[in-house]
Amino acid sequence: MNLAELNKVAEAMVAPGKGILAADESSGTIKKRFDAINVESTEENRRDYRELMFRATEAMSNHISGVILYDETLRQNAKDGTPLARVIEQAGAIPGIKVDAGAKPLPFSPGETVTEGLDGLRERLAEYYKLGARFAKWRAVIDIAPGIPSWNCINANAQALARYAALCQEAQIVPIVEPEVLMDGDHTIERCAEVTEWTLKEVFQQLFYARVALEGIVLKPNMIISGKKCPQQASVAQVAEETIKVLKRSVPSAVPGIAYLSGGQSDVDATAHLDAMNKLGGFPWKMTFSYGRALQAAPQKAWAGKQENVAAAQQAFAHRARMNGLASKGEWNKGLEG
Ligand code: 5MM
Repeated sequence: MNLAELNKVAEAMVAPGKGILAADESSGTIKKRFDAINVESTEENRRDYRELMFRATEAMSNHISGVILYDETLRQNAKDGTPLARVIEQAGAIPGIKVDAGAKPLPFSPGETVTEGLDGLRERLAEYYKLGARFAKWRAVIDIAPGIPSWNCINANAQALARYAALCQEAQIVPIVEPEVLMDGDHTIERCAEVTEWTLKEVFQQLFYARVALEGIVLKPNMIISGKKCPQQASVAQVAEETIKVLKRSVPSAVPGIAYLSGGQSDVDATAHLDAMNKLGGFPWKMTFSYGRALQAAPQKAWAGKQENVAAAQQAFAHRARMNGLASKGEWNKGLEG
């Protein structure tokens, strides 16, 4: 393992003004997204949709540091025959790959899941490196509901994340470590803080046991927010303060950067929260975005599967990328939304 090289990639992924596009929807998830805009989820439509984003050159070059791809996309060519990973590189961004096989029910833990995908991962990583991936992603899912999460669930997921991260570094690939505490449910922001702190502490303990070098990872956590159905919704300022507080308690300063998931927040909320944190400052890491829905909801709606809408979809994507790029520097304000 060349840690200096891994660190260089990790730093590039969280470079000021830039963040990550999470375009790694698995087949089931992209179908759901396409269903919502009445587009059939064919291989060609998935390619066309993703290619339109990767060819939004201004956005990709200035505001997107890396793109998380699904296996199919890393192997796909653009319409003109150029591999999509090459299109991303030509725009100045880094191709990455989702390597987990999804969250599966955890035995004897009703309502909880453990993310699978470790079998054969060493071999898959070697192939992904050859295909151009320089970072990877693994998402663990922790749900909050009465009586859960259990230690069993947090521990199983933290161990899997740590083994994945070690395998990535062995293969000279930067692991994005994503323990997502879901915002579904009616829990308070305090409960989200409590569970996220517990989860992050277990994850960093397991990363230590697995001998993962923290200088060569990027953390992708949830923000500390109220459950979607909680009657008491926290303000932007409260989200920023609570998130920084929990992360300061749990994340070592050797980690180069934190790239948040959006988790179902509206796109403007996700931008406002990131901006508020960066305006507050006072933490040792770069803080940016690794958004899926909060970057793609607008372009998906604008595109609606029609060739004549490609320019409008690219504009919608470029706008969100620019807004989040500004938020990563604490330079966004609502007036810029237009
Ligand atoms: C883009 O969605 C990713 C893949 O989800 P599935 O494996 O369920 O298809 C997802 O992991 C995503 O990268 C993160 O959750 C961040 O996306 P959001 O939409 O929460 O910002």
